[in-house]
Amino acid sequence: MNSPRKLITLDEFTIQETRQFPQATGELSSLLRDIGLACKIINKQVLKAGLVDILGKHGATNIQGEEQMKLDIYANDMLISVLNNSADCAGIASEENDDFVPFTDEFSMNSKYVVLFDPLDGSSNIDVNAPIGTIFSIYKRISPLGMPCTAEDFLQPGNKLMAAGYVIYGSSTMMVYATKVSANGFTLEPSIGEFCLSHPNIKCPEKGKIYSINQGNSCKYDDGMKAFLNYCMENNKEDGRPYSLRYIGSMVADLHRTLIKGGIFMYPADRSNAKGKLRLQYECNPMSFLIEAAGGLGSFGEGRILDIEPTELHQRTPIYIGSKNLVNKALEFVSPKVLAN
Ligand code: AHM
Repeated sequence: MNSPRKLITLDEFTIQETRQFPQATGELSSLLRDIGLACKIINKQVLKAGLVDILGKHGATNIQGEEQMKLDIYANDMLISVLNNSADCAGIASEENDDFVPFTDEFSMNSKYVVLFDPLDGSSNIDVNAPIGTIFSIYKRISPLGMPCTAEDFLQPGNKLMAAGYVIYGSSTMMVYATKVSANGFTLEPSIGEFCLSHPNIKCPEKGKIYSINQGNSCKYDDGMKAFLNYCMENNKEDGRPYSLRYIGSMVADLHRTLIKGGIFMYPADRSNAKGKLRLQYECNPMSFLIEAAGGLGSFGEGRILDIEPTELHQRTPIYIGSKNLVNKALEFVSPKVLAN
């Protein structure tokens, strides 16, 4: 019998994907559902952010005498709580926590996966109602089952990721995630409270017309980077117009646009930050995994982001990410020596 509806929910989609792999246990699907659940609860809170003056400012005491929590702390606590209750997560690492957190109940210690996340990326944008997001990644643990997970489970390179993605809290709320098979986007249908498949098999356009960078930092960039910015500002596009600059300052929002419309997003090293600003394990690896699953490219200037061997949980890396052609063009300027080898 034909289904009377066209909607495919996140759950249905992940279960259908799992069926392609007879050895799959469904744990990855459950984990994605758990992350989706945490993000739906975070979304509810984000939607109220504009009302803080009415409901009480963060850090202040509300009318019931409860202290209002900062949204990024709320998001962090929510993800930890949902994943701790899940039977499929051995532990987490968060941009908000100094160290990883192993879950030590019997079910968690026997779970195959660990999750890393940036609970609320771009949180400085909350006050101006610009999109923000949660970024997540899932690795299969290396440590033996039956004991608490260890640091080495979280310090795996991006090329070992099982799944990664983000939830964007914007004009609509979307979850976009990739496995090694494909990248897909799900829009939250508020009336049924479900993420529904809206962007199947996303492909990042090979070419793009938009560059995205905090150009205010350009006085601190090296000559190669400055030359690439000049290239973008000149008539280099096929239609004879300069590239357009778009920068929200919220990586999830800037990357979401780059994924859908094509272009390049950059946070390079500069005179004050030899490693750039963005975190390898919480921001750059998951986004590179996703963009590459969609046919794009993520580089740190001298190689793939996904091939960096992490040494610290909170390490930073420069990033050039987006449409393959434009990232390769940027690399011609920023790492000519590497390209010549
Ligand atoms: P955050 O972790 O404090 O939110 O900072 C991360 C954000 C990214 O979302 C964004 O791409 C970048 O910082 C913007 O930085 P800048 O303001 O230096 O351009």
